[in-house]
Amino acid sequence: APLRIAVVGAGRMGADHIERLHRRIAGAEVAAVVDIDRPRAEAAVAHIPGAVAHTDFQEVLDRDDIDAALLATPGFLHEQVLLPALGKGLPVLCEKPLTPDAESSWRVVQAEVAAGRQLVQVGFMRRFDTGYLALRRMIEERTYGELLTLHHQHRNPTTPPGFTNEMIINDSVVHEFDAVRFFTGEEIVSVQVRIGRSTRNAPEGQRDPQLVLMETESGVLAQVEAYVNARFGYQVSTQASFETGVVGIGGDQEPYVRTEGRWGGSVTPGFEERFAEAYDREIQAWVEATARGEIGGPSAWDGYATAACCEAGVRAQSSGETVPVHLEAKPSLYA
Ligand code: ISE
Repeated sequence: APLRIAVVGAGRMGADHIERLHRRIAGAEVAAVVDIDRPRAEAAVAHIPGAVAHTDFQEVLDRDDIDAALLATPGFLHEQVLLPALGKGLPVLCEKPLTPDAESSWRVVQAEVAAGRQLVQVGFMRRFDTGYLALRRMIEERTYGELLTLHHQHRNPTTPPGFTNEMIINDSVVHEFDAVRFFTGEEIVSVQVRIGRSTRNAPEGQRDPQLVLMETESGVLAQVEAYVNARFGYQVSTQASFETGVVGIGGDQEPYVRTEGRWGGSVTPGFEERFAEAYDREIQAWVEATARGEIGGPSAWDGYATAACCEAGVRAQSSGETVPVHLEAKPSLYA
């Protein structure tokens, strides 16, 4: 029987996942949608036979016919769903960030340790992107010698209302913290943030762009230009410098056209398009792993470790200093 999933949060990402689960993912069905905005929850289930709209996650926990939850509310609302879900032993695919700070993410890790098995997979979908996978393999296999540095561009057209200066770190650069951990297989030991001239298109209170520099345990330096009001469209790309080569991923998408008087292609509008296939693979892997009683991607530990990086990053934003990342000892559940 298909896995019966409750999607929590029917906003931009939640709606995208509902369509994905409903139309493209094998072995799963949307059985419930939770949103505090009742009309939005009802609109999300209207075309899905048998799916029920709820306004409170507790109503889902009270049902006994839900196998897993996909959590797509804003990050600051995750903990209040994760803790009761873990208490009930319900598997959760939690969109990033796990939570907005290290202390609350650590509470989630501890609740999972208490549950005695891994139930939380964190939505770092870039780990399912073919370019990301290819680059990680070159790093592991030392195809061009040792990896030396990583350079990331993370550009968004605009930010949604309420997107704070801290969210540039917690919601955007959190992806690069995870990417660097994924590529290198190492933890990040320190974070620095430099903020220079800012675009006039940044909303009040936000400074944009920001340059983030991090260092891994073995001394790999990785930098990110986070530029989230870049207007032109969406771009997530990486260049990696090795001892005998330089590798780029995330270039512009085909088709590439040459015609009289001009050449080029089209700009990717947003993350849904840039990572459409990665999201499909991520959710398919999660569904298949959940059916086996496992997780199929990044863990709550990955969510916690990136939250610790974000916390250092937010401190670095205001201090201008290089801030060390503090991590608790890794529980054996994640060994
Ligand atoms: C958004 O929440 C995402 O996760 C996107 O992948 C990222 O590019 C964007 O900066 C975030 O706001």
